[in-house]
Amino acid sequence: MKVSQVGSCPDYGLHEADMQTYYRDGEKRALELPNRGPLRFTKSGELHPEIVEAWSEYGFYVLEGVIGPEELADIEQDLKGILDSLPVRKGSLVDNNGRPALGTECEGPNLFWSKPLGDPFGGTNLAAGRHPVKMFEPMPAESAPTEVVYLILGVLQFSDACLRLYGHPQLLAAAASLNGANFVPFNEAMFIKKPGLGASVAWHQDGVIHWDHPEWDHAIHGFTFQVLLYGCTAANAVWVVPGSHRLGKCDLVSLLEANGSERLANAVPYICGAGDVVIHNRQMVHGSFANTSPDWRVSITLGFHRRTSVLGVQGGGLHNVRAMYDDKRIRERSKMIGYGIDARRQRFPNEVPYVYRPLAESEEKIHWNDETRRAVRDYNLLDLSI
Ligand SMILES: O=C(O)CCC(=O)C(=O)O
Repeated sequence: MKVSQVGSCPDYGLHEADMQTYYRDGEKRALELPNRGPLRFTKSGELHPEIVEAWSEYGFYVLEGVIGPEELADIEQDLKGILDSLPVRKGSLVDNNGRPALGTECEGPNLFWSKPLGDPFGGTNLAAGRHPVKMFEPMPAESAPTEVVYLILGVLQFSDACLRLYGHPQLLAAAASLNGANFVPFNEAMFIKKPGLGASVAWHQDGVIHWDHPEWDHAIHGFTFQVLLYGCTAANAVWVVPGSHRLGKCDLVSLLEANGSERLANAVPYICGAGDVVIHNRQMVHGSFANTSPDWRVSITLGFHRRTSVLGVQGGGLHNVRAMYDDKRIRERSKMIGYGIDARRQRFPNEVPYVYRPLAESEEKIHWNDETRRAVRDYNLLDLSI
């Protein structure tokens, strides 16, 4: 099930022994938490209250075995296509076969590059300076390329399998339970952590708009489903500080200084198998280390908000330009959910499709076909970024 390995795996040098101990202890702490299991609903179709409560308390829940082998194979197929059509190097307009490279015809942000095992955001002012402390950057193998793509935004336009995943009826039903039946999109991405090359993502909290909101609460900045194509281990997973989504905006510089290293003592990794889906609260303190392990981690992240968190809000600035999010904008962006549902209906005709209430009563019929595939280019310029 794995695409080919990339060279030999370097390590954390002087910190290697500490990292290995940290991985081992973190995995143990993670598996002791009561926030993992199958995706369950009540008889009336609500996400099971035990899942909602554990998610609410810890900030994440690992839903085990949600995505089956057939769908994972489709996603892997598309992943291979994506990897094959990346620009030969940053700035190049062509892929390895001389074809126009992925994303080069787009205006919106899509490919994010890093030096191998680098930390492109840590300690910079990028993304509103929300990654204030740089992670340790291990030395890559000599044979490593100078830069690798580690993140793709707007990924639904590059992969029908990811679009169909976005229309997954049980995941959308779970989103409705957490954010209300009128829930709305945030953004969608693919994180690619290649063995021996994958970049780190410095500790941060997502969300830039509502920290001082008079009705601030633990979920006001929404959540993402993180779908794991191959699963993940302590060495390549996202790490989080359980419960930190309830603390408000944390002073990460002081936190890391007091901790004495980037190995935050109370953090845990998402330990997942292939097809597991993590419900991830964006407000948690989270990050990931450079992937010096021999294993790939590919996460497809599908983000959702409460409608009240975005309507009438001046958003953007991180994933696209600043704008006022009104009904029209939200509706236009939400059509991707309709396309996801229709694309899925065509691929899995025996499945009962999800009915997305905000689009269901509209006269406009939403079909996924060649014309709409062309029309969604740059759809992520409309991401609802808070
Ligand atoms: O996947 C990762 O390594 C980082 C994910 C992350 O920071 C996010 O989804 O907000």
